[in-house]
Formats: sequence, C-alpha cells, structure tokens
Amino acid sequence: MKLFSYTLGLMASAFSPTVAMTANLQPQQEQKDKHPNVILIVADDLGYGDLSCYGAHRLQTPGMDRIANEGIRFTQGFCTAATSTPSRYSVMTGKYPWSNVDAKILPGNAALIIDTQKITFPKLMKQAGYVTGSVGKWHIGLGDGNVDWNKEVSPGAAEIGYDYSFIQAATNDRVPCVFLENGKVVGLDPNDPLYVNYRKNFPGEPTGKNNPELLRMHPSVGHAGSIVNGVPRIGFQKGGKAAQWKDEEMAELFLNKAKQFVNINKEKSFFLYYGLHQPHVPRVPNERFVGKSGMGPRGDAILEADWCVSEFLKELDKLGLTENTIVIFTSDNGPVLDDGYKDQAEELVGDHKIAGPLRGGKTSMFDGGTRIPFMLRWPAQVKPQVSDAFICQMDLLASFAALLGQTYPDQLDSENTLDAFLGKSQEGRKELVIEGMFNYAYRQGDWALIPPYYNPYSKEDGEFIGLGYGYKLYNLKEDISQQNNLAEKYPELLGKLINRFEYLKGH
Ligand code: NG6
Ligand code: CA
Repeated sequence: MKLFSYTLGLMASAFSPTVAMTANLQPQQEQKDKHPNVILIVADDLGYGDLSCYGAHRLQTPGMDRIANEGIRFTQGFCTAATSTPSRYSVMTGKYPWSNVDAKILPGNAALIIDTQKITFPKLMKQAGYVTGSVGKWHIGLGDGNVDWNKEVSPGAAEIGYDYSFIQAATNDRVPCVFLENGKVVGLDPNDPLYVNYRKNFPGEPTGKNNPELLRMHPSVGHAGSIVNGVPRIGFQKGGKAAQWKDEEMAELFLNKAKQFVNINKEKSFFLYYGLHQPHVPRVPNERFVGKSGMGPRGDAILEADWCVSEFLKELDKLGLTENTIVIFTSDNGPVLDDGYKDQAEELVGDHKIAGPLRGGKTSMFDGGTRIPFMLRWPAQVKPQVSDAFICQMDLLASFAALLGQTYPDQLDSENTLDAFLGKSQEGRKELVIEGMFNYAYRQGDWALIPPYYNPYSKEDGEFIGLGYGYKLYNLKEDISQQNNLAEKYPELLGKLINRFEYLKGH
C-alpha cells in the first residue's frame, strides 16, 4: 500500500491543476513537478572497502562519499554475480544471470545477449516517459555475433532501450579499443577499416606476446593480444588507428558525455546509466592522478573515478537538478588486485582492504565477490542514513516500475523492494542466489550457503572463489568475514537452505 502512495503522490503532483495552471514556473519548481531523473553510476571492480565512506583510510573518496552523506549508504547491497557481464545482465533485464547461458564474461565481439523483445530497465524508463542514455562500460554484447565494425553495429544499446549511447564494447583490456556512439565507431577513417578477431592475430600485427619491447605495461597473465596505446589486450584488432582510444583520456571523455547528456535533457525526465571504467585493468589513469594515491595505478584509478563522480555531481548542482534526481552509485562486482597486469597493485596495497571486512573478491562466492558499495541519493524524498536492508541491483527494475506506476508482461526475478531502496524500510530481499566465476551460492536472511564444488584451480585460488569439499554455512550478522563454517553445527537449517537453493536454481 505504501508503494502505491508513492506512485499516486508523483502522479498527483505531475497532474495537479495548480501546476497545470501556473504559467512561468521557476526551473526548480518545474524540476519538482516532473518524475525524478534517475542516474545509475556503476563502477567496474570497485570493492566494498575501496571508499572512505565504507571505511577506507588510505584512500579518500570525497566525491563518492558525498552521495552517502547526502543519501543512503547501504551496508548490504548486492549484485547478482562476481563478474561483469552476468552482473550487468541482471541490472538490465531484471533476471538472474543463469537465465541466459551466454551471460558469462564476454569477448569484445560477442553478440548482444539481451532479448530485444523483452522488458529491460531502460525500456521501462522509456515507457514511463524518460529520455534514456548509456555512457561508458557496456559488456553485454553488441550486434549479431558477426559484426562489421565499419558499419552501424546493431542490435545494441538502442534496441534494448537507450535513446543515446556512447560506450566501449566490453572492457578496457579487450578489443576493439574504440568507442561507439549510437552504434557507430567514433572517429573511424573509412580508408583504414577496423577488424577484430578473438581466435587469431592478423598477419604482421604486433602482439603483447611477441613484442614485449613495445609495451609500457606488461601482463602478469593472459593479455597477450593486440597492443593498443602501448598496452597489450585480450583479442586481436587491426586498422581503425584514428579511432583507437587513449586510456588516459577515457575518464574525462565519459564524464563529458555524461554531462552533455544531462545538459541536453535537463528539461525532461532522464535516465542515465553511467558505467565508470575504473578500477578495472589496465589501470591507466590520467597523468593528473598518477602517483596521487601512493598505492600505484589501482589506487590512482580510484581517485580518478572519484573525481569523475565529484565533477558530475557538481554539474547536477550547476543545472539545479540535484534536488529531484535519484543518483545511485554502485559497482558491478567485487574488487581484485592482480587481474592480469603487472601494475604493482599487490605490492603497494599495504593495509588497505579492498573488500573491507569481507572475504573474497571478484569471482568469489564469498561476500567480497557480490556485496558491493551501494548508495542512493534523492534529496527531495530521501533522508540521509545508513541502511542494513538486504538489497540487490537486479531489483531496481521492478522497484522503479513501482515508483513510476509501470507494469510489464514479463516474468522477472526482479522484486519490488522500493521501500528499502528509498530508506523507508529495512526489509529488502529475503533471499538471493549469487554467481561466482561459474558456480552458485545462496543467501537467506543472515545466512550464506556455499555448496561443495570441484576445484580445478590451485588450492589458494579455489579457496578464494569458495570452491572445495563440503557445504559451507555462515552467519553474516555474527561473522561478516565468513571465517566460521557452521554447516555441521546446524544440520537442519543447512538442509532447509540446500533445498530452497536447489529449488530456486532449478527454475
Ligand atoms: C578475465 C581477465 C581479467 C578481466 C576479467 C573480466 C585474464 C587473465 N583475465 O578473463 O583481466 O578482464 O576477465 O572482468 O585475461 S570483468 O570485470 O569485466 O568481468
Ligand atoms: Ca567488473
């Protein structure tokens, strides 16, 4: 019932006779009378312990902290998966990642994995009258699997509901290292066409493996493909030289595109998905941030990301949009130190805890993999607070549908937890299945269950992910670091959780 009243409240203010009859409304007043703008900022591999508002001491993140200080900081915000593609797939579709076998870390030439006939988060926002935009990291596939990068790439952002897009196809470390604006590679010279291949190199093209003398950053594992901007990548690309990105300019470019989108659409209600590319590898921040953290490129990239957030929030201030804009800040999966480049992340981390008190990190079924920073600010409606509600990014779709009075025919895993997102209730989800690298774990209330899985990796790597013999059962309220396996102590509870997990996962 409460949810219903939000919707009515918004509709009432939008259509009330006083509003309709008042000519020459002041900009601030107009802002109040339309649907709130919605901005979803998703960092790439930023950890629960990487922000000063989540307890980091050696890194100061005043830009990100501002959202927490002026809004809600969630202590139990989750993504559905500990890697990017499945996690982002859930945000966009409102479905668990296993609903699509292709929702696994994608190469840069993978086809779009989202069904263009089904509801998506941006489509829902469009349905509610919003102008929609996507800037930055994408990584849910583009085209039909046989893309000609020299033509318009489709289906892509437009087909899943974005009116505007300025994106990178996959990750910083994957070809093609170019940007696409509304489906077209930016700055491409038709006389130097771009080709991409993930199986074999193009004859005569240097690679990280064969030409280490050309590298300014060296791989620790993998990343043996094409060299772009002095950095070896995954996959091979040839041509398209004029369109190749410069890693050190990427942050400001995405920031400017995000600012441009809100400037152009400031009179309307808009939805912007702003995917920060930091601190994913390769970590190549602008020279203004180099050496600033004392923790090497990973720390510097976080400071750069923080600057982007800070500048972006200032732009909202300048445009008078702060009050009635919902800004959500989160990360697509947990953090990692060495993710394939020798960038001294491990050597220089010192006592900084990238996942805070949580166990594991990126790829892990322990909480460090999927419990991520999550903050929401909406000055017009939401009081600053810290919330322990159990929330998940996948639920944004159903919750915003409730807020905006929208319905959709599709059966989704997304649940309406709007009250929790808006800080009006501490009750979020009751349960969630989470994906590690390939395997699944289960959370219900304060309990986390990790089933037994075969470990094909080293003992240490497997333990990090949560693989190994026997069930693991943790009480997160008492044991946030998941050190104390209670599986043997509570056999009955264990049985119930296993049944429920298997039932959910089987559907
Ligand atoms: C892994 C890459 C890692 C990173 C990850 C995707 C190697 C050895 N590792 O395969 O560097 O790119 O994929 O990260 O190549 S994600 O955040 O986009 O899921
Ligand atoms: Ca990621």
